[in-house]
Amino acid sequence: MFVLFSDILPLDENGLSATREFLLKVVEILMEYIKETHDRQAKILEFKHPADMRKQLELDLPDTGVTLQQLVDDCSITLKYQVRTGHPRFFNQLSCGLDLVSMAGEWLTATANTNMFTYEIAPVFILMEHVVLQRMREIIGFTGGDSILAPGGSISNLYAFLAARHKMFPDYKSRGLHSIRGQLVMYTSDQCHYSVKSCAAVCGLGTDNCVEVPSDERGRMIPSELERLILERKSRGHIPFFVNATAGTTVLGAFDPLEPIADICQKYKLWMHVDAAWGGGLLFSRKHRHPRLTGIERADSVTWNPHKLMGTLLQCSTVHFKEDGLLISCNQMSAEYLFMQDKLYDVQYDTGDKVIQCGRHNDIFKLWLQWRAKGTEGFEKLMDRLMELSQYMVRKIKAQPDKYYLILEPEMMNVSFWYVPTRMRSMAHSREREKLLGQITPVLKGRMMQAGTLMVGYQPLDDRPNFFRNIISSAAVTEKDIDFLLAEMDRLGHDL
Ligand code: HLD
Repeated sequence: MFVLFSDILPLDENGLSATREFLLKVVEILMEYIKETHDRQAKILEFKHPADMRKQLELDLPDTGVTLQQLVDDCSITLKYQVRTGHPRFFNQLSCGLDLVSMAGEWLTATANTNMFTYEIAPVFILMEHVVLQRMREIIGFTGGDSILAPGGSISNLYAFLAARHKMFPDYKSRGLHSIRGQLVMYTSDQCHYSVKSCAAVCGLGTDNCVEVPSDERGRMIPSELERLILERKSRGHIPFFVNATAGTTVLGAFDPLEPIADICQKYKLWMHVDAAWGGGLLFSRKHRHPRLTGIERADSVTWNPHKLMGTLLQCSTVHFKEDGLLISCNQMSAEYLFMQDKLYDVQYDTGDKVIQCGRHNDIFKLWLQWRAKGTEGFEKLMDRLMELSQYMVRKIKAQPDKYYLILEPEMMNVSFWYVPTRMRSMAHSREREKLLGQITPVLKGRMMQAGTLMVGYQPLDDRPNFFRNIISSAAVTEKDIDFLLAEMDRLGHDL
């Protein structure tokens, strides 16, 4: 069968049945991948080093196009070597899992293939954005306000930074750097996501003016240190203007104390941003929202990524503002070819001029569809279940203190620990033993990837050498997967 791309729509106007045949074959491959993703006997990945991987794949771009059957085979081999991030034993990232309703939404999104900058070409999706983002602001505790979906949490944080600077220094937009007389300074904890520091680098402050506030032994910002560092910079004539509080830090899952931070921001008239990219999902849970996120409604802006705890497909990241009108005022460039003011409809529905990008991907439909399926209660149940599983893992770790060393009691779904191989079990815990545990951690991770049976992330943090950070944010995980995880680590690592 030598059917080519020119034998299907749109080049062959009579190609509907060939088109259907081709697409159904692709869907079959996707179904096979979905089946394997949920099969606990199947591997998470087939690891190969880059040079070997390259040999398995026919990546070259041909001068003469290949057949549709070859494309189907290309799709198949692509997924063969893809890491199954929805596998119940994939604990490696903040975004794990494969929510099939959200995935169906992503399929529809791809088919609709539209840009989100104007109502003109995305009417239904734009209205969905309004409804979903307003609901998210209500859950945060904002009345009114404005929001936008951005390409990732880092860019969401950047939008917050830009709005804050615009609010305080509206001349910056037209007059640039020289309109601000003095050194702007921003604050964030030493546990924050690196994107906060990146705002200082890309927005002209310089990273030296992103002040890292020390955190306590559980990774939470120390408010008295924040105040001290604000006063210290003020005494040098600098202009503190922005504080980022993190709700769910990347490694430890710590929550900065929002109420005391809000008090300080109020006292010194600073913009308060909450980076809840990771922890935001817990806003759904009446059981776990407080005290972790108490006070979030006092923030000026909040980043919240549905693609993490809520399991929405990648990527889906939102940023919310208490004050309406800031996004448009800050970012509007009034491109005349796109945002004409004399259109047929109410041009307030053209969201494109609220953002610094032009093209914007449709990240709303998969979230809207998922929310319709689960209901708000479904998200609450999911949060409570993920917390329950994390606590289960903590109990299991504590029950086997010879094999696993829990680093701290987690506030959310990050479980941080060292695996202890047999030869180190009789050693008393000390800095020396931590150093040795830190050395075997990447070796064990390597063994996991070679075996293909388990993936758990690791990193050093501050003066702690490498340790495992296990994330439970997939609805596919059950207690038996956590039992497996611990047993598998021991099977793979006892002799290290
Ligand atoms: O910045 C991060 C974003 C994600 C994610 O969206 O899954 C960091 C991590 O995950 C991570 O797993 O450390």
